[in-house]
Amino acid sequence: IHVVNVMSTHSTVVKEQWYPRHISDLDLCNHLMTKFEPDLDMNHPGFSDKSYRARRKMIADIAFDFKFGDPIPRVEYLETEITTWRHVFNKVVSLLSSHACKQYADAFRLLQREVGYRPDNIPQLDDVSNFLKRRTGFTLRPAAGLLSARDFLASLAFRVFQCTQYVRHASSPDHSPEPDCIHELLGHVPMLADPTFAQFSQELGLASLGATDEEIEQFSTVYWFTVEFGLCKENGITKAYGAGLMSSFGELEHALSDKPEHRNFDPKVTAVQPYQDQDYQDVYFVAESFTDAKEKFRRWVAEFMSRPYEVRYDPFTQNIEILDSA
Ligand code: TIH
Ligand code: FE2
Repeated sequence: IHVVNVMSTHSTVVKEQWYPRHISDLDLCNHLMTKFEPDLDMNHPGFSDKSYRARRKMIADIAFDFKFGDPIPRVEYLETEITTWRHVFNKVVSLLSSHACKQYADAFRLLQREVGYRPDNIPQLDDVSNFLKRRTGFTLRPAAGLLSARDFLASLAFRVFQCTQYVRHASSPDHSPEPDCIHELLGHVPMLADPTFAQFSQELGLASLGATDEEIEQFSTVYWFTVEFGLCKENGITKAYGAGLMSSFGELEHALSDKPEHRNFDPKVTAVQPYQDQDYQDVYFVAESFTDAKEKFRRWVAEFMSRPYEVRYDPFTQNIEILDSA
């Protein structure tokens, strides 16, 4: 844990977590949460598959060597991996008009036309990153697995999305206990191409910089119920936009059925909603619109956060600026 001393406006020394100030500092934001890795989680579908674990590790190692500015190395995917991808890809295509929000569906079609989203091709992170950069300024960087909430959220402040590159185990294509590139590419990437959603994601990241552990816990809960498992209204109909729903057919059907509870998105309430990350959610939050969610979130951060200053991202220098609000 990095802790640094900073002078507060009243010249008292306060302890504050280190956080990245320049986009290249994200090279230091790669702390992993290992609880869902196949080596440690007995319920992981690849737990007893030695060759799967070796393959996953080989691909994950790309992320450890990656430095800001490098092109993301390409992976030549195996036939078994492409089969798993094809299965999820075809399901997404079949549910696009009925289950996905318009922003997701529009971006998905663009990815099919421009970035090689096809049943027989797992798109390369580097190509996807270049596409997103032109749409919303988001870029991708490779991650070795599930990151700590603090590191993961910090990257969003720079419009950087940390992506795993290995593929889930072939025995469980409809659900993975940990993020994999199918989840990133089919779940997250389409939404990151939407300007309002991109802005919302970045604001979540900016709020997390210098936050206390308790605040990080609440921001990551908001992240969980929006970016990962969010639902939204569209002409009076409830649709899905959460990445964990779009990449997991089982949970998508469950989320839009009448089994779970649907509540209106309200950051103050959502931030303290308990959740489990082992199984489908019992509760989902429904946003009126992305603009509405973003504005509600902004207002809540302003009243809730203890940080005595505001931050802004300068896209020209790729630095975080501290705005003294004293
Ligand atoms: N369960 C998701 C899937 O199968 O695609 C992956 C994850 C989302 C959030 C945590 S793990
Ligand atoms: Fe995710």
